[in-house]
Amino acid sequence: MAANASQDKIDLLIYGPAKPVIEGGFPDKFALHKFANQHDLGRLAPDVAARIRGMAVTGLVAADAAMLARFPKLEIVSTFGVGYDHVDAKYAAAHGIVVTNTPDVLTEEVADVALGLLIATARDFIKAEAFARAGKWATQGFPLSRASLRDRKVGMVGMGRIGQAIARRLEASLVPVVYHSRNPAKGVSYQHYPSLMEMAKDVDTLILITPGGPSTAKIINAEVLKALGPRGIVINVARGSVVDEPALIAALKDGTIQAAGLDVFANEPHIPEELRALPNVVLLPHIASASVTTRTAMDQLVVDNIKAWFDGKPPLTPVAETPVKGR
Ligand code: NAP
Ligand code: 8YV
Repeated sequence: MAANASQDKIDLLIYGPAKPVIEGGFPDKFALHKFANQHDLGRLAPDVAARIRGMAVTGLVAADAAMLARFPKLEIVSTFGVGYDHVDAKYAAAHGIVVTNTPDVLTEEVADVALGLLIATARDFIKAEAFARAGKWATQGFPLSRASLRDRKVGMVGMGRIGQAIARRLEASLVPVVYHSRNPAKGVSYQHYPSLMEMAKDVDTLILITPGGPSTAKIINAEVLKALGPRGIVINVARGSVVDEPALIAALKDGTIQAAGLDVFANEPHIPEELRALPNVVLLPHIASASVTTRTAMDQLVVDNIKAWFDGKPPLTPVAETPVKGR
């Protein structure tokens, strides 16, 4: 739906869920054109598409090559979230389009949730809360948790900004940490495993915090889960695509691993019925960054990247593929 369109303004596509901080964040020199999803975008008039110079992607809606190709004058795609697997950054780079994301402002928030999810999963918080709420404590004791952080060793899959923030929390909790990533992380002293399988054999807990996309697709598969073993706990705050979801469900059902705590899923917002029925999972609706404080900072960074670019400055937080250096 076209809003304050005008030929002498900078036309921006606002694409995805409605966000007051983003929609209200642009000065008058911009004309905003808001579309909620791919279906809604079907109503975009060709003359407007031809004028679009900037795009704010406000959530996990796909900005793939076919979508980006509709905007011949596009200069910048500023996307919400640090993960940008929903944007074709390679296509953008090949066409001189800058892509920015929202790193750093969510790091500690997401790390808090990862640790909270691990503790909730290992120590049966959700079942214990339901037990207390149902008034059962008056007549019976709550069973001891089978798992504890006291005898665990965590293998982090990903040791970037958020991975390191999670590892710091684990260290403070006296939990040993090792990690797998393609390259050793700079300035990090935890043991690095070039092989995910070798690490899975040596630990009993995996915390996933990598990007999504082809390079990490289903790297947590049946073999890795078997190597993790029957005390195994998997915490996923990365992307649903990182896990072979049917293999995880099978491993949780037959005791190949003990439990899982999941914030992300293969086909969001849908969680398979089979997974929802399992007693040994804690399920969150992709909320790791979802506080008012952090989401507002992320929204503001989406706006600030576009404003900087059209003020003739470098983008604040360009992604790795982008041909233009950041400030
Ligand atoms: P980052 O600083 O770029 O760190 C990414 C880490 O993943 C690095 O250690 C990287 O190391 C590793 N990695 C990348 N590709 C890999 C591969 N194919 N195999 C193994 N390791 C790989 O990113 P970040 O800020 O920590 O964010 C990480 C991700 O967390 C985001 O991309 C997003 O998917 C997810 N996330 C989820 C939520 C949520 O709400 N649940 C919130 C924020 C972020 P190498 O490059 O050396 O492999
Ligand atoms: C957001 C995320 O919830 O930053 C990320 O990569 O996954 C989350 O912070 C996600 O972008 C939803 O729009």
